[in-house]
Amino acid sequence: MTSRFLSLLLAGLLLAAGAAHAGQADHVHADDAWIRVMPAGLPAGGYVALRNEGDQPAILDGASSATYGSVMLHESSTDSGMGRMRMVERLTIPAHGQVALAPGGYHFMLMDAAKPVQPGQTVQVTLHFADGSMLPTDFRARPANAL
Ligand SMILES: [Cu+2]
Repeated sequence: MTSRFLSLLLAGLLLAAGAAHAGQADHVHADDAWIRVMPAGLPAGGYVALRNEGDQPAILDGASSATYGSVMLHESSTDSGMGRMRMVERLTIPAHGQVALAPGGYHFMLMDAAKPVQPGQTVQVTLHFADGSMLPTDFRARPANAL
């Protein structure tokens, strides 16, 4: 048995597994993804509208990017006039529902940029779901004063 045969067999098995096993990410659509770039290496906020067209909830449990050393999921809130942020472990997008990551609420916190990100650039952030499926998403960098 040759290694070429083995690798063909393996490729076939992987294809079959992929077709039979649609992940949560396959049902989620990401729209209007953007990053608020801050000066002086301050953490950037990442925002995106997520729509789940699947019959099961999709559970976002993290994200990663080659551009940033650290990507965390946060929620902003206002408590007695004070702005606060907390870490969020998992964010559920209901079946046939949507969740917005938007200024003042849920957002990605992008830290430790490998090199400065300029407004107008596109940065890829991969969204991770609880079943291990992933959704690479292009985020457009906007200036600090973007709404
Ligand atoms: Cu934050």
